[in-house]
Amino acid sequence: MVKLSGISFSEVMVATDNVDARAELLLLSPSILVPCLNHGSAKVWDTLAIGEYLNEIAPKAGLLPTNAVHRAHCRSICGEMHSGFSALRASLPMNIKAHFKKFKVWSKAQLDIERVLFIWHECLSTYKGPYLFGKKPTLADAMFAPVVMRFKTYGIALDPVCQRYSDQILSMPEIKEWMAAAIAEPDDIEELEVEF
Ligand SMILES: N[C@@H](CCC(=O)N[C@@H](CS)C(=O)NCC(=O)O)C(=O)O
Repeated sequence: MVKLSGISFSEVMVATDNVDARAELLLLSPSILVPCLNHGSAKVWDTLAIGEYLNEIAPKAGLLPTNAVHRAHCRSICGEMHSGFSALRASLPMNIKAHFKKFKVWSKAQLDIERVLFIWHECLSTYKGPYLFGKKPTLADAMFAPVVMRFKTYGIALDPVCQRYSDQILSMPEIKEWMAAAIAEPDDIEELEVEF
């Protein structure tokens, strides 16, 4: 989101799995969770709040659609991503480094996957792509980018329309940088290798 906004920023990476690091993280983020954006005197520690803040300080970046109806649609799917899809999150954890062949998808996660694909279809046919709300990426593409990566990791079969969207996201320079940084991370997280 911050990359799409065009504002310059630096990233601080903190491990969340030991006591000292958690103390350090508390100084940066009140929720002891990431992400947290510190910008001037603003501290913003929730992904949706970060997106809305960025849209306010960089209104020309087009992070939300200009049309109010389209903007409401965009906020709705961002919100649905933010607070929903619990089965997908739990059983297909984000793990850019891994690739699981023949991964068995649990039926509740399958329902989440189908809902995501429906959302993509609806947006791509309404706004004509290549991004969810048309020619330029918005907050919605940033919110769904981790799902694109999860589908890639777990080998989820996509129809041609969703495959084209997935390829579009994976070809973005911002996403390539994100994936390269993840691959360069030294530590594997053992829990993520467990198959549910
Ligand atoms: N609603 C929050 C959720 C933040 C959240 O759960 N962050 C995870 C990473 S995506 C985290 O910091 N996990 C570390 C931990 O639980 O210790 C947001 O979207 O910003």
